[in-house]
Amino acid sequence: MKLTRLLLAALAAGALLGSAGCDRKPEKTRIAMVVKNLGNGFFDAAHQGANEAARQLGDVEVIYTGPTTPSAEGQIEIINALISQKVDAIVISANDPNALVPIAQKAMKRGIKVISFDSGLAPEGRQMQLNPSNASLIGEKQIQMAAHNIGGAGEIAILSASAQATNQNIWIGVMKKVLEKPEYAKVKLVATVYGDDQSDKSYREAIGLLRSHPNLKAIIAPTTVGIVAASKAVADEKLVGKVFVTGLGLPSEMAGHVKSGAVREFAIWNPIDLGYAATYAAAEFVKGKAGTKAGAQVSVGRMGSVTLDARGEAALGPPFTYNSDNIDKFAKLF
Ligand code: RAM
Repeated sequence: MKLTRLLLAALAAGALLGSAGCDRKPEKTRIAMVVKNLGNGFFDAAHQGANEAARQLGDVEVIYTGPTTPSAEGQIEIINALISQKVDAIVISANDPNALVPIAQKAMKRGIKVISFDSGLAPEGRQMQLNPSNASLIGEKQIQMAAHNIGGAGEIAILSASAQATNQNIWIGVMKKVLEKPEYAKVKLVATVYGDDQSDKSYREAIGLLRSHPNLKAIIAPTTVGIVAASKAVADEKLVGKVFVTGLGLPSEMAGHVKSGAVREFAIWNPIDLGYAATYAAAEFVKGKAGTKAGAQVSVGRMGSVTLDARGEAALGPPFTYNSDNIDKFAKLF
């Protein structure tokens, strides 16, 4: 009797181990959202959008992950782990357009769909890149705001995210081109520095700009982390009204700085929508419903559909401008 019970227990344990050890696929589609780094409010909002897409789709589970600091190495390690976990798709905001290509290709070879969003991977490293908006619009908008804030003349500087970030580098490229236009002849870009999307480093870089360029009139920070840090630096250096900060920010993080006068206006798209659309698109790829050729339409759920261009990129809507008139309303959203 005792022996039979022991035997039964052993069999049951074996069955349990067996089912845990086998690699049967979980029923839900697992989509990993790999962000530049954790602790960034912009990506927290994108995560919110990803969860919304998962709820709507019903059969999707979101794994939200990213390194603690925005490095390609950190993301490579994470993707390696996700390959072992056999996730169905990776939705990534890349810290480097090229360094991540080999690991992304390894993932794709194993059948994992790779979509980049926000900060893109080179075309050979992903199935699609979802841009928040058109890069020319984003770049030009930031120069327009800076020029407008300083009365069309004076020194400006850029405080960016990390030096390899695909998205910021594309926007900075556009900004430099736009500055060549005759209407901006009196606006002079004197420096571009990198705060790595870390609050403390961004703050130190902003203080450095203010102290080494006494005639500086504006700082453009095309990053939600940098713009907050630069605004704080301007306030701490008692330069409100003399130096204006603009760029891309989250209304929820910028409201105080708009009220203090350190910021007159800034822009951004809806990061919740961006995370939602990227996750929805990834699910479409997993279902085999999306093509990768130029002209292919990819459904992005409640936001309609996007069309891929020759580089496999698509864009959502134009950025929106925030100032003292509308900041309170949007600060409640993201
Ligand atoms: C930061 C990140 C992100 C960028 C926004 C505007 O949060 O660098 O990639 O899109 O700023």
